[in-house]
Amino acid sequence: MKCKFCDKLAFIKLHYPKMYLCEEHFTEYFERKVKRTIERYKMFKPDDKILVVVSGGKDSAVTAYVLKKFGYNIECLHINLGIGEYSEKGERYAKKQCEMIGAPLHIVRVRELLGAGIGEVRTRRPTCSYCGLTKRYIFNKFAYDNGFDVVATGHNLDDEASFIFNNIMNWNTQYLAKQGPVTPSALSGKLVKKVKPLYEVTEREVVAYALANGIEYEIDECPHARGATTLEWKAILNEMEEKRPGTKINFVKGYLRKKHLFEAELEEAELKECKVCGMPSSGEVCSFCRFWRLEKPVDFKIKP
Ligand code: Q46
Ligand code: ZN
Ligand code: ZN
Repeated sequence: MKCKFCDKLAFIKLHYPKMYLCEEHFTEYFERKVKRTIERYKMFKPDDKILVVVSGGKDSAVTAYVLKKFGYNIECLHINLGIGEYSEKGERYAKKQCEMIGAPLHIVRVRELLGAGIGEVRTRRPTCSYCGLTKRYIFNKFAYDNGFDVVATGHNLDDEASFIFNNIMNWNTQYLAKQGPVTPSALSGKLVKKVKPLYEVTEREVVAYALANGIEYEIDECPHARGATTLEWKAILNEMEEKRPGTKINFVKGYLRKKHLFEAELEEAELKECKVCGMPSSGEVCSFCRFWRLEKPVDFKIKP
């Protein structure tokens, strides 16, 4: 099959909209779509200082690559979770990816910072739950400590669709009220604005873009992810997408239109300042400082 726009051989068949594209025209198509997402949701101002959280995986690598290509002022943060070889590989890929695009990379290693890696703490809390809490705290505080205007993460359309699907199936209306492509800055900037530039591109498109542009990334799954329900939701959505192309994007856009219905359910807990770190918290001590039993705040200020 030939590309829709030129004589070259097709590199990918897109299902929605249905068309065959060569590498070059696919790259153009993908970038146009991301640019449109950034503009539609007003993700950045031209001179924003952007922190991209890079895991070593494809989504964040593509996010950093595209933002850099668009000329944004980005720096990257890699959080090494201390999950054995998986994390070591992730760090190596993150370094490679940032070298490739010429973006500064900062690294925070959970084991060095907190005394144990993810999966090594004796707790009843599920690993992914305190991992998520730890990552979110670190990238937010890192951004806050260093004056970044916005944090960009690599979440793609499949991640969003499966998150919404999962939370509808469980009627987690609190989560449904808060999800979206942009989380505005709050509490005098202590919660830094978060954005997802890949919000409208599918995982398959991200993989194809990485391939077309020579972006290398870690393919191994985190050992704790096995059997995660997210993967099951994704599989169901992929099956639906096969049968009815456009299912995922229509589902997510429909959700955004109806999201206000869930907002009534939002119980805004009054936030105070954590007694240990001073960051926003619903209790006396924030969940990060409580979980890691901290007595003094972690400081991420980059030394000049
Ligand atoms: S949350 Fe869970 Fe992931 Fe953390 S422990 Fe691994 S699978 S890395 S996105
Ligand atoms: Zn072409
Ligand atoms: Zn705290």
